[in-house]
Amino acid sequence: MGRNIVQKIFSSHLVSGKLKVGEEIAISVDQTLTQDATGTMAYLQFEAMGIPRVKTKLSVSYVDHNTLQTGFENFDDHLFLQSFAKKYGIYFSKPGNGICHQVHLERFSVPGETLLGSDSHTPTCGGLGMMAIGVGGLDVAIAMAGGPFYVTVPKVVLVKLSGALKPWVTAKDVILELLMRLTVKGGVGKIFEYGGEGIKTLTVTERATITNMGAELGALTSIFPSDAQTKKYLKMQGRENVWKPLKTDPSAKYDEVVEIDLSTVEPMIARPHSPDNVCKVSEVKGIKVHQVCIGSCTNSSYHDLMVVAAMLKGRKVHPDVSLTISPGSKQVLEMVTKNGALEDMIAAGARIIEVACGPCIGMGQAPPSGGVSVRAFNRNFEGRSGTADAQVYLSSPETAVATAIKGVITDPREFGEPIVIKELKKFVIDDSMIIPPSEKPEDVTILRGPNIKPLPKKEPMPDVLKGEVLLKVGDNITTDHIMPAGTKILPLRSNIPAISEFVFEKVDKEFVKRAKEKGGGFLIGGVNYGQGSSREHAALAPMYLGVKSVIAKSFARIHRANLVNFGILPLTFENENDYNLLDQGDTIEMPDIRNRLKSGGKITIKNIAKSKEIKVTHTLTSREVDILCVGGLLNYQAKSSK
Ligand code: MIC
Ligand code: SF4
Repeated sequence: MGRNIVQKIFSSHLVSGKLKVGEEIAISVDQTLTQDATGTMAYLQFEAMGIPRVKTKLSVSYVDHNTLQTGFENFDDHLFLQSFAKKYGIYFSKPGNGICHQVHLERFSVPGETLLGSDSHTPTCGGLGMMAIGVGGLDVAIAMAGGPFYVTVPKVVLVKLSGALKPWVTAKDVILELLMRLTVKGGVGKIFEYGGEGIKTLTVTERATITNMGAELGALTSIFPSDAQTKKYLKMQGRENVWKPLKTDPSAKYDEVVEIDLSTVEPMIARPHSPDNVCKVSEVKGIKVHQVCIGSCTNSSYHDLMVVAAMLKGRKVHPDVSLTISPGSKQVLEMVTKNGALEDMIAAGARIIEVACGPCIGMGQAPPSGGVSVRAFNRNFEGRSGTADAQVYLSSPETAVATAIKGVITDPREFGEPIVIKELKKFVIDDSMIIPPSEKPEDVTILRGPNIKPLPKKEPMPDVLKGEVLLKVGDNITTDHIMPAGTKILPLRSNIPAISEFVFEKVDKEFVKRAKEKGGGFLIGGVNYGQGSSREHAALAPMYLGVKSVIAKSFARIHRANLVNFGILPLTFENENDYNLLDQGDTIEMPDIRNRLKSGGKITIKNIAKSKEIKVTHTLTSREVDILCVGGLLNYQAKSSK
């Protein structure tokens, strides 16, 4: 029987298990990437494993998130990461070289290989035919130590594209259309494989915009074939030697098919406060805007910035709008500088900011109170911008720039003749900001600033879990709710005791105090609990505060894995309505929990306060049960390597 691309890559990397939907398999990992906000933890975890050199084909450590240095913490972390990379065989991409996903696509991606990254937008490299998966830092640490990656075989959805995009309609509009149709939980347990005649018209950077934001669908990843477009891109990067074709077999089967006729897609926009709250730009046009931001790992490629510059050329940013542009990589910035496009942006009144994640993760450029910000980014969760009551919209760069010029949300089609960017033969290639590892690791000393604190430890799971419900939340709670980012909190990513002071800060200011007073307890969640970022701090910090279990209607994949990795038990309601039987302050008990988990027996929660019993269930594999029982993946690794 013919195989699709996903099956081909999984088969060629299969370490154990059966390639059957719903079964757990282990796959080998060719490459890893980390960024600074998740990297310090990943490397501390790797260090704890006592392995002298990474065992992957390639591992890269990027600095792109915590680049605003308002105190010593971030620079200290950068130095730790650089010295660590040097010693352990990892390439180090310096701050200023670019956003991890953009640079990885440009300089390291290889069709048909597997990539594990401690960032949820790792699937960006799926645009080039890589099996690129976002995970928590500990999973990356294990891959660097030579361990496989365990994953439940997902369903494969064929996204069949036909036709071609109309002028002013972009790849961003395609993924927004998909988000509108399928929602932020539409991709859970699935991989989106793109195919159909329409893909031929999409360049690798356009494809990467789509696979990048596939993360917002909750998908394991998204992937395009490796074809003539892929070869062309790699050639422009001077890396055509790594190209190989990768396509689905004609008789390949898919679990689902979604069809999109590209010629019917219109400019789309996601309204506050969710990437799936999508409508046509024309439906919200005219809304007054205070800020427009271009950049992020979704829309900061050379092509994106060239379009932005061409639209701004000879025009001015509206007097009431602040327009920021953050190029995705040094390569992009260097090229738009050399060809004069940067001048057009500056002349129009754009604020050019650092090559980094920047405003996307709330590292500066917070909108004004109640302000409206249109961003060519991928996430608009409430408060993520740094301003609690800001109204953030997500659009293509074209829509964003049209809006910046007019001062109100504007359909870019009003700008008349479409912009055509001259095709490049070659990108400017200069890898001098990517530092190779040392040949003499024994001579390298790891630099560890005072903010870098050792990893907290967790005890094995007791026989009975008992305590209070510390907090009950609703549906689609993001990791930005659980463990916020931004300029104040991000510098504490290497210091779990300090960062845990901010858990649920924006949801309930009393949460931490309560958790401490009660000696830990339980969390109750709705649907898709923990969506968004891969930050394992959203599990590590609650663990540090004594959270024993999260009982939710359903979980987002990466967060669920992070909970298991740090010994917090993720349980789901057998009957979703039982969510109503638990309230904050209730004392609950899970008797004989270890045995129940191990024997696969029914798990009942006793709500002592309400004298009620609630049936819960889980999707844990026996390996995950063992991990939970010993108190997390680090303990489990240490045990199994004895
Ligand atoms: C994000 O977009 O939320 C981040 C910041 O890139 C995160 C990683 C992090 O929290 O460090 C992600 O997407 O995984
Ligand atoms: Fe950085 Fe934003 Fe991309 Fe996350 S989504 S990696 S913060 S640019």
